[in-house]
Amino acid sequence: MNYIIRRPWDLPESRHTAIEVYRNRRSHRREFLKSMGLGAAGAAFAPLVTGCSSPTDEEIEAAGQVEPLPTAYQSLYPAERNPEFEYGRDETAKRAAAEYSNFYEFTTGKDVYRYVAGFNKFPETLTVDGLCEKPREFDLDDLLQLFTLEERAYRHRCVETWAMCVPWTGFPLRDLLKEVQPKPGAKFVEFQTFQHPDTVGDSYYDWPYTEGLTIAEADNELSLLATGIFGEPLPKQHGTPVRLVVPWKYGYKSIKSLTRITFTDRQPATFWNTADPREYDFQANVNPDIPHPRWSQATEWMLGTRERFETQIYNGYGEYVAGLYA
Ligand SMILES: Nc1nc2c(c(=O)[nH]1)N[C@H]1C(S)=C(S)[C@@H](COP(=O)(O)O)O[C@H]1N2
Ligand SMILES: [Mo]
Repeated sequence: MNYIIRRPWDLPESRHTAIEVYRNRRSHRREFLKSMGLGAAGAAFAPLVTGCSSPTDEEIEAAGQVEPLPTAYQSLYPAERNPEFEYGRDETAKRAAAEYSNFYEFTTGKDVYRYVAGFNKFPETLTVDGLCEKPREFDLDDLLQLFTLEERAYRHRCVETWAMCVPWTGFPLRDLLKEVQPKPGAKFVEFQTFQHPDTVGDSYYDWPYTEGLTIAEADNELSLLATGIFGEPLPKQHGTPVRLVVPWKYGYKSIKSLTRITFTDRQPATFWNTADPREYDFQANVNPDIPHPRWSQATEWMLGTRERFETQIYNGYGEYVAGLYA
């Protein structure tokens, strides 16, 4: 008799089952901590956490609310809309985007807004280092003083097939590149999120969340460092104070709450690609013809309306980026 001996990690089914079990266990731990008033979100946001009715718009707004900007910067929002970019679809409701997020540092569920409410340890500085002429640390003031904010209407497509159309406020990543001057040896850019205190001992995933682009992708006109959404500074669940937005790629590339940008000569390890390379590739360009191993990517559905559209190659941004992959 022949036995085919396969290790657990060769078995996609059991692997996924294991991940789901793991995920649920983690959510339960958080739910338990919150119910005891011990979790990060516990005390500050008790009504929402314990209630089972749908939160009001005001409760969702309050949950994501960050400290107001110093008065000197308040006039920066809303920034002037860049007319070059249009959704080609209806804009997603602010609430619909705010109540359905991915931010694995807080929860593997979509109701991230519930978890961020009492959390106040978001990054205060952005370090830019590695292979560049002028490495330095920026705080939010520096970024707002050095770069010109604009508003861009972008489509966003999560690898899980949900999509949204939202106005980001930010500045082109290429403006930051001009400021710090990558050296000729810099071929890739690594992005890093803050280390969330709850994930320190959490060894399933490789924290902190990291992402990466080629230097040409980072220098593309579309790549945006966002400090706002819907005409206001980013609420917590959308990645305060500054996050990446790369709209031709699956959403997981658009890393939130940046602490570090590093220029390197080799392709960096990234969070989802490390967790499961078969399911999440480094390049992650939106492509209707390459199914995810567990679902089709042919169509997508909009947050809020659930309206379905056919997925577009490069999420419809081929005129800007197709040349990068010719
Ligand atoms: N730090 C961090 N950034 C992240 C994620 C995350 O879990 N952690 N999720 C990504 C995924 S999968 C998506 S789809 C988008 C969602 O952004 P939004 O919640 O602002 O819509 O954030 C991306 N950035
Ligand atoms: Mo995503």
